[in-house]
Order: sequence, then C-alpha cells, then structure tokens
Amino acid sequence: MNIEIVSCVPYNDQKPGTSGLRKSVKQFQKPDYLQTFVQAIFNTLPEREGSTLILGGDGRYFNREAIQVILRMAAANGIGKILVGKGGILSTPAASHLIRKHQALGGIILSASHNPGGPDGDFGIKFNTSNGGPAPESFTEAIYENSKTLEEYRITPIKPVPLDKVGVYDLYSMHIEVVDSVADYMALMEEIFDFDKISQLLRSEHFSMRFDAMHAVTGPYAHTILEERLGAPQGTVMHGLPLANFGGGHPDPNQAHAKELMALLYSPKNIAFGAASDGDGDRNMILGNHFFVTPSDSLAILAANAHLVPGYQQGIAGIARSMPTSQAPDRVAARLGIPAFETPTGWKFFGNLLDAGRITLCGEESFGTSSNHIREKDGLWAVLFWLNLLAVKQESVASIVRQHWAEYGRNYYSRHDYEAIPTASANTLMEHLRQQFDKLPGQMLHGKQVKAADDFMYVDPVDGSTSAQQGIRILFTDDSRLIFRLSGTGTQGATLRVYLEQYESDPAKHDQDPQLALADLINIANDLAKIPEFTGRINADVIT
Ligand code: VG1
Ligand code: CO
Repeated sequence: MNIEIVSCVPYNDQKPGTSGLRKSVKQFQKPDYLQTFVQAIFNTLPEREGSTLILGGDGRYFNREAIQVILRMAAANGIGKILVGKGGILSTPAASHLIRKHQALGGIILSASHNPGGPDGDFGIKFNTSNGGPAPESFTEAIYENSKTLEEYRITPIKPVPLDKVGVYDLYSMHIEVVDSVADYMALMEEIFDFDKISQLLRSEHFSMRFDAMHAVTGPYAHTILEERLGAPQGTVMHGLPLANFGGGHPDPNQAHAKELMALLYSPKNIAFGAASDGDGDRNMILGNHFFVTPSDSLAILAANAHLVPGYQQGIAGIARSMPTSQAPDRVAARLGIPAFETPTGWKFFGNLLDAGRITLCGEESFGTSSNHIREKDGLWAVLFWLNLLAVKQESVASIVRQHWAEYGRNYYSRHDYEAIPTASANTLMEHLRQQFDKLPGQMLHGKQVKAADDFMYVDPVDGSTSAQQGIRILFTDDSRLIFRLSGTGTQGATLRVYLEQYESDPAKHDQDPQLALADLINIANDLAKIPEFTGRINADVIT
C-alpha cells in the first residue's frame, strides 16, 4: 500500500477538556493540527491493527474535510474497517450505539457540541472507547502526552470517499461502510419506549409539540422518528435542516439560546410540550406549556417514573448525577432504596458505574440525561422518555413536575455563567475562594450557616482512580449548595460557572421565581467570590 509518512512539528496545546479537544476552526486549520491529534489517538491504540472504528460528526463546518483526512489516516494506520455515518453525520448518542452494536474498538466523533460553528466558530474531536463512552482521563492524558512529541503521521494519498450515499468501499486493506445515520438508533429507541402509545399521543388532536433541532445534527433523527415513524404532524420539528454554522446560532438547548422555542411555548398557542437538542444531539431541554423543567428535576422525575416505560419496567439499579447537578435525584434514589452516586462533571465519569451495572440512569444539570442503553447522554432519548410518560399519565408536564415537588420537595436551582473572562482572573478568583476554606465552616452568611467548604475530589467506586479539584463546594446546614467551577469546553479565555441550589419542602412555597428564591445564595456567591471585582462583570452572561 502507498503510505506517506509526513514529518510534522508537535503542538503542545492538544489537551482534551471535559469532552474531547475543542478549539476554534482556525486552530484546527493550522498545518497538520488535526493530523497530529488523530495520529496521537492511533498511537494510543495498540490494538488498532485490523480493528473496527465508528466515524461521524455533527455536520458542522470542517466536518467533511476532517472525515476524509481521518479515513486516509486510518487506512495508513492499519485500521481494518470503518463505519461512517451518511454525509459524515452521526449524533453523539448514535455513534455510541454503533460502537456497542458492532463491538468496535472505539469511535471518533467530530463535534464541538453546543459551541457555535462556521469558519469563525469552533470544531472538536473526541475518542470514545469500546464501551461506547468518552475515553477516560488516563486515555486522554496519554493522547495528549503523545501529541506533544509527535513528529510524523501516516496517511494514504487517495481521492475523497463519496459520503452522501450508503455504500461500501475498499481503501487498500481497509473496508469502509457508509451507513444510514438514523436507522440503528431508531431501532434502539423502539426497543426502549412504547412507540404505539407515543404515536397515539402525537396523532391526537388535543396534543401538540415542537422539537427544536437548532439546525444541528438531530434534524434528520427527529424528522424520521417523531414525524415519519410516530406520526407527529409536519412542522413539529423546527430548524430541522443541519447547517454547517447552525444558522449562525448557538446550538445550545437552554432558555437563553432556544429563544424561538421558548417564545412559542410561552405564547397563547396551546402547545403542550417543547424540547430541543444541541449541536451533536446529546443534550435536551424539556418544556411544558408555560413551564420549564430543570435538567436536574427532569432526571429525578424520569427516575421516579421509570417503571412506566417498557425499557425500565423492571426497575432501576441506581442513579448517578454530576456533582453540580441538584440533589433532587438523590431524594428519589433514597425513596426507591437504590444507590445514588455523585461524579465529577463530564459524561466519562459515568462509564464505569454503567458498565458495572451499578446505575441505570444518570444526568447532569447541563441538559444531559441518559441511561445504560448507551454510554453517552442522549437528547432524543430524553424527549421520547417524556413523551412516553405524558402518554401513560395523560397529564400536563407542569402537573407531573408539581406533583413530584409536592412529594419530594423542590430543589430550587440555577446556573450563572460568566463567559470569556481572562484566564488569570478566573484562576485568582478560584484561589481566593480556596483560601477561605478553613475559616468558612460555622459562619453565618445571609442567614445561612456554612457546613463545609472544599474542592470536590472523586474516587471512582469501580476502579479506585481519583480526580482532584473538580469544583469548589460551599455546603450549608440547610442542604443548600454553592458551587464554583471553570468550564473545560470553552475556547476563549475562561468561563466561570456558579451553581446555586436550595431545597424547599413546603408546597406552598413551590411557585417562586428561582432567581428570587435563590437571592440569598446569589448574594453569598458575589460576596465570597468577589465576582464583579475579579471578572469585571455585574451580571452573568447566561442564566439557566
Ligand atoms: C459542559 C457541561 C458538562 C458537559 C460538557 C460536555 O462542560 O458543564 O456538564 O458534560 O459540557 O457536554 P464544562 O466543562 O464546560 O462545564 V457537550 O453536550 O458539550 O459534549
Ligand atoms: Co453535546
């Protein structure tokens, strides 16, 4: 075979963050930047000879070029077989499923998730291992170490592989299959949910919904599953055409970025259910009529009602949530008598618990929810889960949530993001908080007593690996929590995330505006972290 060994100069900034390597498109277009990282992945895979890999991305700008490069490099690195999504498209959950279904060695997923796309936007690449989940920290560290000293990569000089129709190709000794991006994923959803019941609901005249694909990867999935298969009227899916720049928006399903969907659900049109997903299809936002469900509450409610869905009718083994996610799911676990786990931010930390069968459901406050059906979060799965519940219960979203609060209490919750602040100031702010750890316990702040203050450190209950400094926690005696973290997915400066949570058991007090209910905590956060002083900002950029 004709293999070119190309000399290159190593980069020293290819350290993967919370979810793979994310950089500006401009950075990825630097000479051999993509090639260096891809070769570092292959070098970290000693079993790659003859193996099967899954390849696809969220369709953003640079997706197609990157796929052609990766195919040529894979052939030159001895990969035996690659399954590529048609048009280079695979949602993150669909890729995770294909890895598992085909017992592949892993998958390469091209996405910068909710970050904007286009020539001036972001691009990303991550490796998922044979369980279908994001590679653990030990693996991403090894890729990074390799990239820093990498001086050559291997590639075959051939013409681009046609990606736009399903087909098979042979590239030297490597076999390529261009596969339907949606079919296998839809079959999996059909195994889990009651499609007949959901279909009845979606066809009923008394029910209407909107799904906002945000011009990102879930467009084709939602059109096929919700409209074609389940019979929702055409027009149910909004912004269903994937665009390389997501129509210029942030493909981030939250109240701030899914403005059009929010406006519709809060309009006099009687729309019962609204949902949205992100760039790569792993996030979800759930709305009722004039009602927003926090992702933390959503996880708790899905767990409490899982037995109503065919795929989980035998019950769930346990629940895990990321540390900043509200403690609402823990209350459900306690009532069900099953374990609750608290992991660091990022889906890779759920993998071991899922593989070991210790949890069935897991989620993050950042609009991520999923189960043991794959090893990634799954936007459309969450939407179908909610639809299945609505079809069984025949109640509104708001009434399901209110009943849940009445039974378990309400965990008022909000996240405040301060974006693109100078990295040095962000680090100083975090250090300033750490210096207060010793003197905080016992102090009364705005009527609340501090119980503990620390850096969250995780010890994986399955393999004993540890991850330190995963967020600063200020815990109060009334179960309130204040958490400070710096984002690991941004590409400009630093993003400070402030997570606020306060528990309220009294149903008479369940109808407050969260920002008002959390006012004391917001003040405490400002005082302790001196946010305006360190960041120069009075208000958060995004509040969810
Ligand atoms: C954010 C979220 C985190 C999520 C990660 C990847 O990370 O907070 O919960 O797992 O994005 O999601 P960070 O480090 O910026 O806080 V996705 O949909 O961007 O793959
Ligand atoms: Co995502």
